Amino acid sequence: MIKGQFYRRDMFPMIFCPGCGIFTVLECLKEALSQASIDMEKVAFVSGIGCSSRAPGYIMADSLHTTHGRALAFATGLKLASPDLKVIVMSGDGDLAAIGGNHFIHSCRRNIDLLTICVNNFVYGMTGGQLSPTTPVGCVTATSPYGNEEHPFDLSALACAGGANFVARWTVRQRKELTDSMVRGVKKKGFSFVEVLSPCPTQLGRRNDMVEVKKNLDWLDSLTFSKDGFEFKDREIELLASGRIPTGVFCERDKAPYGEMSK
Ligand SMILES: Cc1ncc(C[n+]2csc(CCOP(=O)(O)OP(=O)(O)O)c2C)c(N)n1
Repeated sequence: MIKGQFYRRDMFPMIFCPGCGIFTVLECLKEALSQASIDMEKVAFVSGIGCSSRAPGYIMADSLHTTHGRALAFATGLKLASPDLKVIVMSGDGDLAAIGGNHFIHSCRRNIDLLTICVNNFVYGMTGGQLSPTTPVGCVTATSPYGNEEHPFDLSALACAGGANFVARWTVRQRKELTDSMVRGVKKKGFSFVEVLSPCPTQLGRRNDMVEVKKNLDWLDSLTFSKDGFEFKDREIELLASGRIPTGVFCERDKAPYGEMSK
């Protein structure tokens, strides 16, 4: 059982579009905090700007809704000032990897004790569907009307290379695995990163012939493959080269978190 109420029901209805993956992310988070026996009085959420960054506003816990891309900077200050708080950052791929990209890699490097959840819908959802640093090659967006020609970031690979203690990526269809990673992430000391590949039927879907939610979810299935059993042999190299995205738990280690190096 979760200690305390999860949703701030007086804020309903949520602003998210039908078919948005954030609903699933919130439900998995509710379940994960319950499984980890987290006291909602001892949690603080921090977010930037965007649809995903709006999510903590519906959670019955203290939260800081900050500026675009700066959630991790605020969260770092909050954690250092109140080390007993469980600090959870919620962000989107634009917020975290575009304007906030530098804060992201340095938070991983410092390995500060935070859980960051990134709802990666491959696009700037809130502002009209512009290209983001994770948009797959070929996708039509508001700012790539002829198809994206930029190589996307692999955010989980970036987090592992940056030095995070726990890194996992799942799609919203992998609810059990996603919930389990949230539990492991929230319990882990150091920087935990959980990336959730999520549908955005309104902004990405309608421009790429998958406005129906099921089509958008089927596309996510076709885009991803399990990293378990991954051997860097011909087949896997071919998959990666064609833009397919591995899912799974990518690293779990126990480096000293920021501020605890000398303890
Ligand atoms: C300094 C600044 N630049 C730009 C914006 C406009 N803006 C608000 S949200 C957003 C993108 C959000 O995209 P993402 O983080 O992927 O979240 P999503 O809405 O897709 O969940 C942008 C560009 C802003 N609010 N502040």
